[in-house]
Amino acid sequence: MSDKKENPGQDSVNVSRRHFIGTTAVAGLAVGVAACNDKSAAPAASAGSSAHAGADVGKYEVAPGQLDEYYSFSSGGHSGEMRIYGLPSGRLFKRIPVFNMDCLVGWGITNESKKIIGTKADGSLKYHTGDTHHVHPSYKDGTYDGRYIFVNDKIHGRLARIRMDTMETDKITELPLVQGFHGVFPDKRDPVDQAINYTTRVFCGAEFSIPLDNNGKNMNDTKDYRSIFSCVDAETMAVRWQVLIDGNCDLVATSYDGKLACTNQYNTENGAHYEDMMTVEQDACLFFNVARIEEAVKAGKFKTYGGSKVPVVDGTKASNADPKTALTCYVPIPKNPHGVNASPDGKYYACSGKLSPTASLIEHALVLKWFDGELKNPRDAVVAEPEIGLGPLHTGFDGRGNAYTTLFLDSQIVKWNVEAAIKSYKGDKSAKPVVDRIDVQYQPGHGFTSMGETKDADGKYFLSDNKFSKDRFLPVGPLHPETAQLIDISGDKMKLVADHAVYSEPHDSIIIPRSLVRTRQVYDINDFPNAVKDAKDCRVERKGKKVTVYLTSQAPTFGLREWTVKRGDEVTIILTNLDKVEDLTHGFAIPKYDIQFIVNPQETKSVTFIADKPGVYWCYCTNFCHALHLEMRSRMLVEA
Ligand code: CUK
Ligand code: CUA
Ligand code: CA
Repeated sequence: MSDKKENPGQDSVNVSRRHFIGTTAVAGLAVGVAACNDKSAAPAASAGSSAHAGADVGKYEVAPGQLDEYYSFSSGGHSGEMRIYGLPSGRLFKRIPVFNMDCLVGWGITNESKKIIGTKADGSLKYHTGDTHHVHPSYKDGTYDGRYIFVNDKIHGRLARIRMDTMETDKITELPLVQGFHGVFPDKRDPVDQAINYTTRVFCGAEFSIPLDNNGKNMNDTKDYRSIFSCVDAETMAVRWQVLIDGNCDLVATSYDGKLACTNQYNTENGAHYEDMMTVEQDACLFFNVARIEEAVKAGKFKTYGGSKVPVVDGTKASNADPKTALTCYVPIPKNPHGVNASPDGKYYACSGKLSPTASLIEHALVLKWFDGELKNPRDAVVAEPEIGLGPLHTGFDGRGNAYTTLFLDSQIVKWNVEAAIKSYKGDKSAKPVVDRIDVQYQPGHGFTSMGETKDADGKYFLSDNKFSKDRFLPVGPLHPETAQLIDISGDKMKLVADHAVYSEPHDSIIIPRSLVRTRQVYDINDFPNAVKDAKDCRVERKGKKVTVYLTSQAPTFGLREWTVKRGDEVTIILTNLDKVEDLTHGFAIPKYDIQFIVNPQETKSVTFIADKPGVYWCYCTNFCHALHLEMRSRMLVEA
């Protein structure tokens, strides 16, 4: 057998992207895509594999023992987790379980994590699955403040918060009246009190419309289905208020002055089938006037639905026709836009057409003007609409006046200049918005620039999270990895510098310089109210059928060598890791009882289970910690 047959991926690395156009990725979409006839577009770059040679060799490598310059925090899609990578190396450092179960950490297994995820009356988890798409940290003064990262769960409509000091999920909130919670973005300032210059709210867009009382009694009339925009308190994680809208929400962006939040809408038709969702030529980017909404809530101008107590204000078009009192502003945007991103100078939002070859540039000040009654037509807030290529999705900015948009169908990243696009829109024929293009492999979804979602966009890197890797990596069976391609954007020309294989499926990520991330390396034992602070405190306490086992770990022993319970007891094991040495983690597993978790230095965790199987069970350390790691075990004796 030739190499070729055994390993079909090997010979086709240099195949042009054109090879893939017209295949699966395009099939369902092509019908709705208008032709791109922008003759001014720069020619496509050659395939990336030989794009950096010679002088650049080693420039983007991180040598053994060296640290990466950037963190990348990435969603995990249907894995339900969030991930931490280093850039430029692409090394994966950590998978943070959020909505999923995880048998390393014991997420979904320990009592503490179950409480955060949410349980049913019988103590079992309410949900075992999640679908994370968008990760955005909290802000202070227009840049990241290192407190929290917020991430959505599209399946069950939940918002999670991750503490950036421990990089662990600490709160999860389920949004009422919501299905398909997609876009999420924290505010960057208070809309009223500008002295509050940090994140206090998190905005959440619901993609799917559902009957507002989703009780099985009103399912047939799809035109009465509704989508809701939600505001969650960043500290308490309680839902503050919601807005009833026309059409749907999708991605979310917020302004730098805190005044506006917005969401792109691809289904203004409120269609139930995909054909119905692409019948109109213009959908919208929907803006929310945060201060006015909060005034309306204060004034009691709201309703509640379906047993939820959260105030819901009316943001529909008909009820907001007068700009001077309007809570919402619908800015028409060509066909099924996907993604909306605020520019680092705070002036613009880029909202891409997806089924139109354009990106629309909306001016922030003009939207505010509309709310003041000084701009007649919301569409006049659009100040540029360059034709950039087929299937434009997400846009990143470099802080030097350029935007970088992913082109899903063209498998390219297109770099366009904001000022040139505005001039061209005004009729200046000499202005050429598109300044560069580069092929990516293949079909990019999100693309994002280093610090591009902050006022400190540094214009160094663009990462393209591609939806298909096809032939880019060694074949690993029908489930392919995805490609995250690192592009150097510091020069005039984009330069592809690395292919990183990533496990399915990151949607959005952010890139933060390492100086902005300060984590704790060891826990504080006093942060755990149930900590067992001394090995001498290890004991078994019984109250009727409830047994509590107080346990410590200290390499290479657990505080009790054995303990005895009776069949049918409800056993709670509380385990504190007394080791103080950085990185000295222990694990704890009980065979046949499906229990496994780790305790990091000075950390305490607990598990509760019914001892329903009599016999001897070796509880052992699962995390290699010591030369006598294998000897680190205790016996649980369950009497018949
Ligand atoms: S969506 Cu996935 S590529 Cu969920 Cu941010 Cu656009
Ligand atoms: Cu403790 Cu291995
Ligand atoms: Ca549409």
